[in-house]
Amino acid sequence: MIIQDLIVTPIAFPDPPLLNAAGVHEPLALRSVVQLVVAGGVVGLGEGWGERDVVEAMTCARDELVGQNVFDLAAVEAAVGRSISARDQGADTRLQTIVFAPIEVACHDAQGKILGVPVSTLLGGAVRDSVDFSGYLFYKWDRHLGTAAAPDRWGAALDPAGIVDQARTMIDEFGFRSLKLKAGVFHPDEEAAAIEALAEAFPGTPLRMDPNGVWSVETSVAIAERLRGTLQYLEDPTMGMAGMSAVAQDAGIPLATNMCVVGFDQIAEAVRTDAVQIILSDHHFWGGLRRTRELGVICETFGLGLSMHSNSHLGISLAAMTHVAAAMPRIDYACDTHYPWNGEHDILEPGAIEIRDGAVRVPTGPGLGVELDEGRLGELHALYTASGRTHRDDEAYMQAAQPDFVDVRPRF
Ligand code: GKR
Ligand code: MG
Repeated sequence: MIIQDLIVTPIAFPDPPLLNAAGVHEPLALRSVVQLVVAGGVVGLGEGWGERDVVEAMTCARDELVGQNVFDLAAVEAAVGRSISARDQGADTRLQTIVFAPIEVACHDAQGKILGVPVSTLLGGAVRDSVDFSGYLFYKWDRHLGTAAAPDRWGAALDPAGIVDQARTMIDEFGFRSLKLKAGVFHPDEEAAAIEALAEAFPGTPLRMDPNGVWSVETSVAIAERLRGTLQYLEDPTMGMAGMSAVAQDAGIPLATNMCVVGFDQIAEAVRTDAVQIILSDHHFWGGLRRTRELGVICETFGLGLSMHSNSHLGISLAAMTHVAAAMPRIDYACDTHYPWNGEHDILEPGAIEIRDGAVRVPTGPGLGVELDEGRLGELHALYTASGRTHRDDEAYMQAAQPDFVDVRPRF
């Protein structure tokens, strides 16, 4: 039960040119894979952010972690905290949360493997045997800049018809029963028209949109009025608690967030000002699976809705998201996932985790129930090293195509 080693492997994998308020996804997305080696040979897996500061802080946590009991999550968290403050006294507490999260997942995976039970059981038990995910639609170019190659398999999506076509592909391939549009790219009226086109093409399918805080309060209210009755919820229309609260008063549809409330210290104000009605959890950001489960209880206490946010990720994250969502007594909406965009580059042995009929079956094997393909991990690590990339910069990549682009918010 004693941790003997922590191996952190940064990786890069191909990512399509997906547009968002910050710019556009670069050709490679970065992640990190954590392997926590426990006495007796059990290895717990975790997946986290791939930015260099996170990878370095994770790697440095090794010495404090070795010797800790993998079941003692409080001691593991304290060890991560010590190693981070030893490097930088004034380190942001969010960095500690982000570094701890994949290590905490790896602890759960190892615990499950030792005890022979799934992670969902360790989190209190699965209350559902599959978890619904939504089809995550993006405006996109048909290929990356500077590539002479043919368009990628998704093609371009730059108008309502392109978004409807992309939704059709997503639904055909993965069976999604709800859809989310990443907005904040074009004029809000054009994006509202895309939602209306989706409503017409897929009647009865729950729809959400997320402009990542790029609209003013006035624009947000106007779009909410236009799409009242069409949207299930509106995600982060504007920046900041005060702005969200002002929009919420007049929107007439629930507001969701993964930007305005990103930590436990912000929940009280969000409730007091009624700024958001739905919190999108993310175990990578909220400090792991146990904390995410606790967030579920807080949401229930205050009558807040709960669902899940995602970023570009692979299958260890999808497995962890599925286990924790399965263990939430109440999860009100289909969770987000980027997996359709990146899953073909996964580092897992195939078969254990997949999206079918818009849902992922909760793995029933020990731990996360997934196995690492070491060869693939090595290939994606080599890609990371060769790329020289250290962080995500959607804005700079967009500026290569559109030099006057600046990520200012509000923009519309
Ligand atoms: O992948 O471009 C993206 C998204 O915009 C992502 O970075 C966001 O974190 O999906 C996210 C969201 O819901 O805000
Ligand atoms: Mg969002």
